[in-house]
Amino acid sequence: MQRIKLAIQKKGRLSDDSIRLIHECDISFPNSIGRLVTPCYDFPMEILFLRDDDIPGYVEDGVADIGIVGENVLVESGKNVDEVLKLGFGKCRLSLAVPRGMSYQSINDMSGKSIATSYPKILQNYLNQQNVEADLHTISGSVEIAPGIGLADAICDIVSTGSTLLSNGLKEVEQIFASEAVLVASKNLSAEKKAILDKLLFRFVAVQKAEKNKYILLNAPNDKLNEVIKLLPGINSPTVLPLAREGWSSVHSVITVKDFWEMIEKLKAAGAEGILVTPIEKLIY
Ligand code: PRT
Ligand code: ZN
Repeated sequence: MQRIKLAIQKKGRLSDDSIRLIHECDISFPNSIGRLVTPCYDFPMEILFLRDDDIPGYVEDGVADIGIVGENVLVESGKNVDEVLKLGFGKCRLSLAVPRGMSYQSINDMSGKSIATSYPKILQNYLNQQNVEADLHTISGSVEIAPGIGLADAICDIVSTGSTLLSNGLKEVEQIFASEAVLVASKNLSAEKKAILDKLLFRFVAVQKAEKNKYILLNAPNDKLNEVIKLLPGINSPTVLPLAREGWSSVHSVITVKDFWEMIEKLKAAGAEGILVTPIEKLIY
């Protein structure tokens, strides 16, 4: 039987979340420290551990069949692969930043200025759209120090919390690109590998849905049941079971994490008691 080859980042910001996602799909593999490739025990897959920058190219060439990589790296690489699924982790933005003391009204202020970046393609594309001509300096690391050492007037770099910009005396003035980790696939997968990818996707999606939802159990007096049930959207209609306590019922449902606290407040106000909320491991619908 064929094995699908999945490339993930060897060591960096996407490594832990990529491995966690694979484990949550009940796929295990031997301790991978120092390895380049490892087979999985209970799924027809091999994992390749690579530098993130190399992943789009390896997937395009078919050295790996699929990969997990940041959209920033994927788009900058210009490689021809399919983006299959957004994974919801590794979220960040590519932003333009200038020295705090510099006045900035709009992107037009960058006209004729020099900008240091590791993302010349994405930045150039953005500047073209805005009809702004600037002088790009491509550097591969420590972009944030460029204005301080007189290498550039501004920078375009990945921002997450903003603390790196702050500690380098810079302010974020434009968001150019929003990024998260994505699953990419080669355009030339065999039918057998496509079938394995579909199985893997099914599991990824079940894990993602589970993370976005919680299972809720509560008790309510029967005369308040209708009001309580109306508040619960659930994916199906909620399960209602009679309690040993006369005139009371237990209600079970699935609610989204997003509006969780508001929902709990409303349920309590509607007469719910003994509210129990638990995480969901997998959710398939
Ligand atoms: O060795 P390898 O080449 O594999 O790793 P790398 O050093 O190139 O990448 P790594 O591990 O730093 O990041 C991998 C991916 O994580 C990136 O391509 C992004 O998709 C995503 N990501 C999410 C980030 C950040 N958040 C992030 N904050 N990548 C980089 N940063 C850096 C940024 O470059 C800047 O130096 O963190 C700093 C800013 O962070 P804040 O929190 O101070 O704003
Ligand atoms: Zn890298």
